[in-house]
Amino acid sequence: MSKRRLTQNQQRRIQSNHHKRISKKEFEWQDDMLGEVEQGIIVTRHAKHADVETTSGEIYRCNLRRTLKNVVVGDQVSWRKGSEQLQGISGVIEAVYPRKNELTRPDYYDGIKVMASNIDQIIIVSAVLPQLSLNIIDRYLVICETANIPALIVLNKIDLLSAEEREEVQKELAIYEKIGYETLCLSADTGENMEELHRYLAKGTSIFVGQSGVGKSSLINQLLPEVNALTGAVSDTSGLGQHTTTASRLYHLKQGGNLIDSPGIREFGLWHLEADQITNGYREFNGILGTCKFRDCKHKEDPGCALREAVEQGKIDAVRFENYHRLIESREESKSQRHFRKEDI
Ligand SMILES: Nc1nc2c(ncn2[C@@H]2O[C@H](COP(=O)(O)OP(=O)(O)OP(=O)(O)O)[C@@H](O)[C@H]2O)c(=O)[nH]1
Ligand SMILES: [Mg+2]
Ligand SMILES: [Zn+2]
Repeated sequence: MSKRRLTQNQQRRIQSNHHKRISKKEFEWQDDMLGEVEQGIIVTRHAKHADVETTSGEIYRCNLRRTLKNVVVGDQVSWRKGSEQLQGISGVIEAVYPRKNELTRPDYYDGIKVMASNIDQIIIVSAVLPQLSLNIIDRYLVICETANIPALIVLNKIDLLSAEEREEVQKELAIYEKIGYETLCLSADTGENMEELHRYLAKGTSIFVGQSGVGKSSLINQLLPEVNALTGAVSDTSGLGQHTTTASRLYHLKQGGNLIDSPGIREFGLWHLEADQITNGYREFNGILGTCKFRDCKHKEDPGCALREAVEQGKIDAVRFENYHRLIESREESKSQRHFRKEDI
């Protein structure tokens, strides 16, 4: 709509908002500039605004009402379209519907940060470049178990492996298969096993999570070539990804199902969880926990530790058990570091 079709009142308000923006750096929608309340889903959240997709598939960039604390990709929202696009913004998000679940991570400034909501499946993407890290997989699995969201473990870039190396990584993934997680080796480059990934994605909303550089956006491009998501090479010097994707984005797959690409997180900590939640995030401990000799067993050198006995008997994998202790320890360290930082502010 052109400015000529706005009422004089509206024009005045736009003008006055323009001045307010200069002083307050924020634009405010007045009620008579907004249409009916509509439903939508958040497909991308930016720092100050969010992209809402309507039920008919159009995407509008919107401001957020100041009362809305956090709005994330996957949220079902009510919003109102503006009578005109102003400064690239088309409307305002009024409210967020209650969430089915949340994917969270700790944040030094906000405590807990919600990364996405209403997720049916978390796809933990790992790769052989950067190096395969079972510790990072375990961190994500704890999150999946805590939020009670099914997980799929994907190992990307298997085109880089020789036959012997493939056998080696299969052995590592077998640790997870044995405790009931599904795993999938594939290559975004050659398309190997992509058909199988398609099958996992056909229902509900899935999200790709994982270190920077493992190939999450490259997999999106394999599945949806028209998207043309930005990808970035793993650094030769550090062997790490370069944090190419900066905001999560929800896509629709042709055969059904939604898929969210997310940015790799520098340090995926777990210090927002209680130590017990980490312990319960190890599903193979189930049924053994509570049978240690001492109630306050730390599952280290404690006499009569049932978990350690289970490791010795090969019922619990030793690598998983070692990672468990690393997660508990790094949680303690991060918590004390955070304490310092808060005091510094
Ligand atoms: N050889 C090989 N390289 C791949 C494969 N998949 C991705 N890559 C490369 O890995 C690099 C990183 O890929 P991205 O898709 O940007 O990784 P990402 O996980 O989205 O990274 P962030 O957005 O930083 O979190 C790029 O150079 C890709 O070309 C694969 O299957 N095989
Ligand atoms: Mg990416
Ligand atoms: Zn114990």
